[in-house]
Amino acid sequence: MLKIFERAEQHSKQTAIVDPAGMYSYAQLLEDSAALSKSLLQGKHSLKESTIGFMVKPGYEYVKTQWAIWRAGGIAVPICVTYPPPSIQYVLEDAQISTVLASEEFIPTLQPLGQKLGIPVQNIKTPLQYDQRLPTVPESSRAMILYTSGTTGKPKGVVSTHLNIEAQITALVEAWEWQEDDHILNILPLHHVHGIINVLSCALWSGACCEFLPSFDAKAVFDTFRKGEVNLFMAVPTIYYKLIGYWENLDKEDQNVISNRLSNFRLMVSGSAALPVSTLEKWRHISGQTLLERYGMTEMGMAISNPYRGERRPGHIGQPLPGVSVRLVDEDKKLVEEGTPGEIQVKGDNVFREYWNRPDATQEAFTEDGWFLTGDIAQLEEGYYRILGRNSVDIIKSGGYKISALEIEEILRTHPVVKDCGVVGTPDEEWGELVVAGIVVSDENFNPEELKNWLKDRLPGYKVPRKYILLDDLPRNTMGKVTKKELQSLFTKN
Ligand code: MCA
Ligand code: AMP
Repeated sequence: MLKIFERAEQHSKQTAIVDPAGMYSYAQLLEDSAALSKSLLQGKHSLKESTIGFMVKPGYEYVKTQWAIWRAGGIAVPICVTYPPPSIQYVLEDAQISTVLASEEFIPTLQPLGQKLGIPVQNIKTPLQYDQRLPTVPESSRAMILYTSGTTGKPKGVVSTHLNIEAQITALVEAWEWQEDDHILNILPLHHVHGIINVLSCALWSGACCEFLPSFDAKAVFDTFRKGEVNLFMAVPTIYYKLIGYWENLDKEDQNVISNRLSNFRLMVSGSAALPVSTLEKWRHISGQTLLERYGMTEMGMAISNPYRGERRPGHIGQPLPGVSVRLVDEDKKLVEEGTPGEIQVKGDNVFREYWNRPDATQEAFTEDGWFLTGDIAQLEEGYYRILGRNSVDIIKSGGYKISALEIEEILRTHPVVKDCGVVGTPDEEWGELVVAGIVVSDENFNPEELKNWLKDRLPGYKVPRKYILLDDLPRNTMGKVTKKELQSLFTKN
């Protein structure tokens, strides 16, 4: 049996999950996920690493479904619950999904796609009854595919094995001293590592309780904190920014009640994007907590973290986590010294196995001796790593989401009026970076605002550019390539 399930058996009576529908023990989670697992297997011995898509809102039903897929020997492929149909179709096709599991509310969206692609869609509410044993799933088998944007346009599927996931979990459990009486609030999307590994899986590994809200809402977060049960919280900088804004508008009495509650937390973590020092300081003023900033990536879980005990240095990401090797390398492939920028390269059991069906991309992502190339530039300063940026301007981080400028450009160019376009990220206090687009159009009277709605049917909301400028032509260099730097400065001037 995989370790996470063995450990769950040891905590069977404790509460694993709390969501708006109720409270669920580890025993119930084990029982319900086994039933759904058998319904997936339908008498087969094992799913043998077939890819199972699932579209379920964050909460008990999501966890039950993820565990059911793992226990049947399948690869779990979570589908973002706010994806428009073209993005869902992309995942279904690219991951070669063999069955999609879904809660009732997503069946109408998935049914027509399933019919078109010949993929069966199963409602998780009505599992088929099968009396059979569950397979022994090897730790070396593939467990999960998460989609991540790269510089090559379309998102790639990052394949992690059970062993990779266990390494990612245990590094954090050890470093952040997870305990079975911890109670964490999870308000993150569950198609990314941050919500799935750092929050959900670490909690369940530790016998702790993971409470869900279906999505982020500042009032609901503070209302939950007021109850006094939650003692751990992890989020992206944009969420802390939004919480600060909400708290500042409360009256003094409410502010005091919330600040009191926050001051009792064991730990609060920020990551997925650079935490502005101003946000760290404002949050410290509100909560008395110094946010612990850490650094990670879909391909490797977390790699570098500020210490749980010891100095949490603002503007820095800390030191390598247990079991993770890190080095900084310059463009000449030489190791750099302290104070000199280099690319972060990582090795360890935490590092993913491959990009799904993309052997070339997988090979390009590693050095010959197996170091993973993150594309992030950092330097070491008095024992702490500090991120300086990324080596590609086409990767944007907004609201904690990694977004490919090229993917958006490709779609924008299919609009009948758009002759050409360039997408960039511009610095923004709330979002980290804001996605913006310069467009060249064939109809002068065209209103770029119309593009937003057109794009929303094709891309998730967080990828839709917020601002547009109309240009006669895009700024280019002598090679004819769009200069993203100039495009960025056009937006800063406007
Ligand atoms: C949403 N909106 C945005 C963005 N996202 N606008 C600009 N930039 C964005 N990135 C817009 C929507 O289109 C909508 O606009 C309005 O904001 C409200 O949308 P909604 O989705 O409701 O936004 P929200 O609820 O305010 O969400 C903000 C959020 C969310 C909670 C910060 O973006 C979020 O959950 N981010 C976390 C992402 C995450 O977990 N990343 C981890 C991956 P309109 O009203 O016009 O329609 S990175 C990772 O896993 C690695 C391993 C790591 O290191 O952690
Ligand atoms: P993703 O591909 O969505 O997993 O995003 C991973 C990327 O997020 C990394 O390659 C970094 O560029 C960025 N990132 C994660 N944590 C931090 C952090 N603490 N500071 C700066 N960037 C971060």
